Amino acid sequence: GHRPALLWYTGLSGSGKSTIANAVEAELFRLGCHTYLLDGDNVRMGLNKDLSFSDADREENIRRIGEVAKLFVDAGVIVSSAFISPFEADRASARSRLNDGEFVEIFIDTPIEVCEARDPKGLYKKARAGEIPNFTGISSAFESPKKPEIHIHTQHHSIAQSVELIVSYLRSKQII
Ligand code: GGZ
Repeated sequence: GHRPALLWYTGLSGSGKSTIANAVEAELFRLGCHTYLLDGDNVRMGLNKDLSFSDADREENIRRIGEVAKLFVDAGVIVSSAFISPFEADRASARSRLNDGEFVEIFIDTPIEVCEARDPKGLYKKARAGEIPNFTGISSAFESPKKPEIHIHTQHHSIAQSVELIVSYLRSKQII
Protein backbone atom coordinates (compact mmCIF):
# COMPACT_ATOMS: atom_id res chain seq x y z
CA GLY A 1 0.00 0.00 0.00
CA HIS A 2 0.93 3.65 -0.21
CA ARG A 3 -0.35 7.01 0.95
CA PRO A 4 -1.88 9.50 -1.50
CA ALA A 5 0.23 12.49 -2.52
CA LEU A 6 0.58 15.19 -5.13
CA LEU A 7 3.97 15.36 -6.81
CA TRP A 8 4.02 18.90 -8.15
CA TYR A 9 6.70 19.36 -10.81
CA THR A 10 7.60 22.95 -11.70
CA GLY A 11 10.16 24.30 -14.17
CA LEU A 12 10.65 26.03 -17.48
CA SER A 13 9.46 24.77 -20.87
CA GLY A 14 12.02 22.17 -21.97
CA SER A 15 13.39 21.70 -18.44
CA GLY A 16 12.55 17.99 -18.41
CA LYS A 17 9.44 17.99 -16.18
CA SER A 18 7.44 15.62 -18.36
CA THR A 19 10.35 13.29 -19.00
CA ILE A 20 11.16 12.94 -15.30
CA ALA A 21 7.49 12.78 -14.25
CA ASN A 22 6.88 9.98 -16.76
CA ALA A 23 9.93 8.04 -15.58
CA VAL A 24 8.86 8.38 -11.92
CA GLU A 25 5.34 7.25 -12.87
CA ALA A 26 6.71 4.16 -14.57
CA GLU A 27 8.73 3.28 -11.47
CA LEU A 28 5.78 3.89 -9.11
CA PHE A 29 3.58 1.73 -11.34
CA ARG A 30 6.23 -1.00 -11.22
CA LEU A 31 6.12 -0.77 -7.42
CA GLY A 32 2.36 -1.33 -7.51
CA CYS A 33 1.25 2.24 -6.71
CA HIS A 34 -1.99 3.72 -8.00
CA THR A 35 -0.84 6.76 -9.98
CA TYR A 36 -2.13 9.39 -12.38
CA LEU A 37 -0.28 12.05 -14.38
CA LEU A 38 -1.79 15.42 -15.22
CA ASP A 39 0.07 17.23 -17.99
CA GLY A 40 -0.42 19.56 -20.92
CA ASP A 41 -1.51 16.71 -23.17
CA ASN A 42 -4.49 15.69 -21.05
CA VAL A 43 -5.38 19.01 -19.39
CA ARG A 44 -4.51 21.93 -21.67
CA MET A 45 -6.06 20.02 -24.59
CA GLY A 46 -9.28 19.28 -22.70
CA LEU A 47 -10.50 20.78 -19.42
CA ASN A 48 -8.38 23.90 -19.92
CA LYS A 49 -8.52 24.36 -23.67
CA ASP A 50 -10.22 27.74 -23.16
CA LEU A 51 -7.13 29.14 -21.42
CA SER A 52 -4.24 31.14 -22.91
CA PHE A 53 -0.83 31.96 -21.44
CA SER A 54 -1.73 35.36 -19.96
CA ASP A 55 -0.94 35.69 -16.24
CA ALA A 56 -4.64 35.43 -15.38
CA ASP A 57 -5.17 32.31 -17.51
CA ARG A 58 -2.06 30.61 -16.11
CA GLU A 59 -3.43 31.29 -12.64
CA GLU A 60 -6.76 29.72 -13.64
CA ASN A 61 -4.93 26.79 -15.32
CA ILE A 62 -3.07 26.03 -12.10
CA ARG A 63 -6.17 26.56 -9.94
CA ARG A 64 -8.17 23.97 -11.91
CA ILE A 65 -5.25 21.54 -11.96
CA GLY A 66 -4.88 21.90 -8.18
CA GLU A 67 -8.59 21.23 -7.68
CA VAL A 68 -8.59 18.18 -9.96
CA ALA A 69 -5.42 16.86 -8.35
CA LYS A 70 -7.05 17.20 -4.93
CA LEU A 71 -9.96 15.02 -6.09
CA PHE A 72 -7.51 12.31 -7.16
CA VAL A 73 -5.65 12.61 -3.84
CA ASP A 74 -9.00 12.22 -2.04
CA ALA A 75 -9.42 9.01 -4.06
CA GLY A 76 -6.10 7.71 -2.72
CA VAL A 77 -3.96 8.21 -5.79
CA ILE A 78 -0.33 9.39 -6.10
CA VAL A 79 -0.91 12.23 -8.56
CA SER A 80 1.83 13.88 -10.60
CA SER A 81 1.31 17.27 -12.23
CA ALA A 82 3.80 18.54 -14.79
CA PHE A 83 3.11 22.19 -15.63
CA ILE A 84 5.39 25.21 -15.68
CA SER A 85 3.33 26.70 -12.83
CA PRO A 86 5.52 29.82 -12.82
CA PHE A 87 3.88 31.73 -9.98
CA GLU A 88 4.72 31.07 -6.34
CA ALA A 89 1.26 32.17 -5.12
CA ASP A 90 -0.52 29.67 -7.38
CA ARG A 91 1.72 26.79 -6.28
CA ALA A 92 1.18 27.84 -2.65
CA SER A 93 -2.55 27.76 -3.14
CA ALA A 94 -2.41 24.25 -4.65
CA ARG A 95 -0.34 23.23 -1.62
CA SER A 96 -2.81 24.80 0.81
CA ARG A 97 -5.65 22.54 -0.39
CA LEU A 98 -3.86 19.41 0.80
CA ASN A 99 -2.92 18.01 4.19
CA ASP A 100 0.61 18.50 5.53
CA GLY A 101 3.07 16.24 3.78
CA GLU A 102 0.81 15.41 0.84
CA PHE A 103 2.14 18.16 -1.45
CA VAL A 104 5.63 17.45 -2.75
CA GLU A 105 7.06 20.33 -4.77
CA ILE A 106 9.74 19.17 -7.20
CA PHE A 107 11.76 21.92 -8.85
CA ILE A 108 13.17 20.74 -12.18
CA ASP A 109 15.94 23.29 -12.25
CA THR A 110 17.38 23.61 -15.73
CA PRO A 111 18.95 26.96 -16.67
CA ILE A 112 17.13 28.79 -19.43
CA GLU A 113 20.27 28.68 -21.60
CA VAL A 114 20.08 24.89 -21.54
CA CYS A 115 16.32 24.80 -22.23
CA GLU A 116 16.81 27.24 -25.06
CA ALA A 117 19.69 25.25 -26.55
CA ARG A 118 17.54 22.08 -26.47
CA ASP A 119 14.44 23.82 -27.83
CA PRO A 120 12.77 20.52 -28.85
CA LYS A 121 9.66 22.22 -30.26
CA GLY A 122 11.35 25.39 -31.57
CA LEU A 123 9.28 27.49 -29.17
CA TYR A 124 12.19 29.52 -27.76
CA LYS A 125 13.23 30.45 -31.27
CA LYS A 126 9.70 31.63 -32.03
CA ALA A 127 9.48 33.46 -28.71
CA ARG A 128 12.78 35.29 -29.42
CA ALA A 129 11.39 36.25 -32.82
CA GLY A 130 8.36 37.76 -31.08
CA GLU A 131 6.01 35.15 -32.51
CA ILE A 132 4.90 33.81 -29.11
CA PRO A 133 3.89 36.48 -26.58
CA ASN A 134 4.26 35.93 -22.81
CA PHE A 135 6.77 33.13 -23.18
CA THR A 136 8.05 31.90 -19.81
CA GLY A 137 11.65 32.95 -19.17
CA ILE A 138 11.67 35.38 -22.08
CA SER A 139 8.65 37.64 -21.85
CA SER A 140 6.85 36.17 -18.84
CA ALA A 141 8.20 35.50 -15.34
CA PHE A 142 9.24 32.23 -13.75
CA GLU A 143 9.37 32.49 -9.96
CA SER A 144 11.75 29.78 -8.74
CA PRO A 145 10.53 27.83 -5.72
CA LYS A 146 12.36 28.96 -2.57
CA LYS A 147 11.88 25.78 -0.52
CA PRO A 148 10.89 22.90 -2.78
CA GLU A 149 10.76 19.48 -1.13
CA ILE A 150 13.01 18.19 -3.92
CA HIS A 151 15.42 20.24 -6.04
CA ILE A 152 16.66 18.50 -9.18
CA HIS A 153 19.62 20.06 -10.99
CA THR A 154 19.27 18.35 -14.33
CA GLN A 155 22.79 19.34 -15.38
CA HIS A 156 24.20 17.26 -12.55
CA HIS A 157 21.70 14.38 -12.40
CA SER A 158 20.74 11.90 -15.09
CA ILE A 159 17.08 10.98 -15.51
CA ALA A 160 17.71 7.70 -13.66
CA GLN A 161 19.39 9.56 -10.77
CA SER A 162 16.54 12.08 -10.66
CA VAL A 163 14.00 9.25 -10.45
CA GLU A 164 16.02 7.68 -7.65
CA LEU A 165 16.13 10.98 -5.70
CA ILE A 166 12.36 11.35 -5.95
CA VAL A 167 11.56 7.73 -5.12
CA SER A 168 13.97 7.86 -2.14
CA TYR A 169 12.24 10.97 -0.87
CA LEU A 170 8.83 9.25 -1.10
CA ARG A 171 10.24 6.29 0.83
CA SER A 172 11.81 8.54 3.50
CA LYS A 173 8.42 10.19 4.06
CA GLN A 174 6.68 6.80 4.06
CA ILE A 175 4.47 7.78 1.16
CA ILE A 176 5.52 4.54 -0.54
C1 GGZ B 1 5.25 29.01 -21.96
C2 GGZ B 1 4.11 27.91 -23.64
C3 GGZ B 1 3.64 29.14 -24.11
C4 GGZ B 1 4.03 30.32 -23.43
C5 GGZ B 1 2.84 27.59 -25.40
N1 GGZ B 1 4.83 30.21 -22.35
O1 GGZ B 1 7.49 22.88 -23.79
P1 GGZ B 1 6.04 22.69 -23.87
O2 GGZ B 1 5.36 23.81 -24.76
O3 GGZ B 1 5.47 21.37 -24.19
O4 GGZ B 1 5.49 23.21 -22.51
C6 GGZ B 1 4.99 24.53 -22.57
C7 GGZ B 1 3.52 24.48 -22.27
C8 GGZ B 1 3.27 25.22 -20.94
O5 GGZ B 1 1.97 25.00 -20.49
P2 GGZ B 1 1.67 24.95 -18.92
O6 GGZ B 1 0.21 24.66 -18.79
O7 GGZ B 1 2.61 24.03 -18.26
O8 GGZ B 1 2.02 26.45 -18.47
S1 GGZ B 1 1.54 27.22 -17.17
O9 GGZ B 1 1.77 26.32 -16.01
O10 GGZ B 1 2.40 28.41 -17.09
O11 GGZ B 1 0.12 27.57 -17.30
C9 GGZ B 1 5.08 24.99 -24.03
C10 GGZ B 1 3.71 25.49 -24.38
O12 GGZ B 1 2.82 25.08 -23.32
N2 GGZ B 1 3.60 26.95 -24.45
N3 GGZ B 1 2.85 28.92 -25.21
N4 GGZ B 1 3.64 31.54 -23.84
N5 GGZ B 1 4.92 27.83 -22.56
